[in-house]
Amino acid sequence: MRILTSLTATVVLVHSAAGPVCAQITNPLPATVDKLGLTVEIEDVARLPETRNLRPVDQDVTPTGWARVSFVRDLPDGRRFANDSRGFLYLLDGDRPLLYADVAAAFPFANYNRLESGFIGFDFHPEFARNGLFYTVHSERAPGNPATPDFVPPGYTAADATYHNVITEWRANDPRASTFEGTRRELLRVAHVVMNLTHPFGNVEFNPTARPGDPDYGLLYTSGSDLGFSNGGGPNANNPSQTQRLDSVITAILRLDPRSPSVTNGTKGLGDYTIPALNKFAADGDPATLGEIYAYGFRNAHRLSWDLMDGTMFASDIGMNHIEEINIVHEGGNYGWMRREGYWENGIFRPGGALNQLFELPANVLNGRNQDEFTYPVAIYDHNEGQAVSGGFAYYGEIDALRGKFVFGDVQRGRLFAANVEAMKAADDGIPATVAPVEEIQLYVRDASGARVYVSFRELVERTMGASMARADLHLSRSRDGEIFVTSRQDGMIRMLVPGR
Ligand SMILES: [Ca+2]
Repeated sequence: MRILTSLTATVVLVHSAAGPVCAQITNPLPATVDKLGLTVEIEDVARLPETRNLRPVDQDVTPTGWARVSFVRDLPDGRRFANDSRGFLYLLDGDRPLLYADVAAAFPFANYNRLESGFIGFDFHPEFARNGLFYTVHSERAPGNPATPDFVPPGYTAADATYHNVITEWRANDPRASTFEGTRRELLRVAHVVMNLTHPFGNVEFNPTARPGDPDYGLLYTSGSDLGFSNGGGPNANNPSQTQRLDSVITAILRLDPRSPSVTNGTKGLGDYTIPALNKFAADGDPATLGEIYAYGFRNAHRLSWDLMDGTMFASDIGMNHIEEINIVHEGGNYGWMRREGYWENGIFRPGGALNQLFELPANVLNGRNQDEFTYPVAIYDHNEGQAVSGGFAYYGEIDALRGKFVFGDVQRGRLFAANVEAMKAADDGIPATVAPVEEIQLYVRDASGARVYVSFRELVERTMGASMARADLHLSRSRDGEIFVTSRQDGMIRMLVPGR
């Protein structure tokens, strides 16, 4: 015992002599996320049709899930749409879902065996009412697939592909019709080379604050993810050399002009779309940087949103073993992955280091006196509190208690969180250690007599399904009036946060 103590002391001394020690961290945020009095009512809106047993059990990530709703979208004309990731786009007639487009039938190579797989996301062009355009992102298996990817991660070939990730433009012949009839055009097809379909492109978004004539108007943003080069499995995963580079779409949020260069006469991107000339990495005069990159360094920034008051752009980035992040996105920003997770150093770049390790940043970096090349999150929580951050929205709707708050949650546990939007913007200060405090929202429903019944979202899902759930599979969407939809990929229900009576 005496010898061990002596050895430990020697090791510490050697490190001290070599410079400041940045210790490994196992519990990065000891404080818990607590309920501080925010209580909000939640109501059922509609339930998507049951699609259980549509596919063999081994080809469905959650065979027991009623329907796998991921996004709800409102058109300016009041029509409301929602997707089932098993391959269906619905038009909601009140609480009655009508099949708008059979996306599964359009893509026979699609796979449905992962959390983000199948028909993952969609968005409408801001001029859908006139041009009938909307965009989808989905996944396909690569073996036997006749299509050729537009992008393969550096150092690999199409023969290494395990999955394809595809963004498609759909054009409705009649935008007013309640069933899709029209044509499609493939915009971008990206190859995955890790074993599992992990962290694919999962979202397409138009900036809802851009108006006709604005530079951002009609430009399509994608989610930004590491395509599984962290924990996607197989020999090609755990690969930091695929990150922190601008010659690759890996970890990058892209911004595209979805129009074909054959129409715009502009610069062709990796796929059949135009690179916006205003993009920073298009205008940098460097042919080695991809012009479609808007910002990079994300592990799985699977949801984007914009503050409807001032256009601030947010990204929810799911962390590795420790930290979940809300980021304010600035064009050209490097958000750190795999070098950073939250405001810690990830261990993977250290000799013998690993992705599940965090180390303290030097104090003069943490406090912003010596700024490094990374942009840090404005709100965070750790894996004692949840496992995967959901999308979120700066809220200015009818619920008094939530106005001025950024509403988000944890996908897996189904907890709902809030942080003050102004505190988040104040934390966007170049100082890694400043972040906005996060609190939990207490939900309630009304019983038959109108009395409040406090519930968790997960309890609501379990009641609907009549079974306990390993995951809540929570996602958030925003209505055209700025209200919040809360959905689950387990029970297929679309719910809404509503003003209390
Ligand atoms: Ca900060």
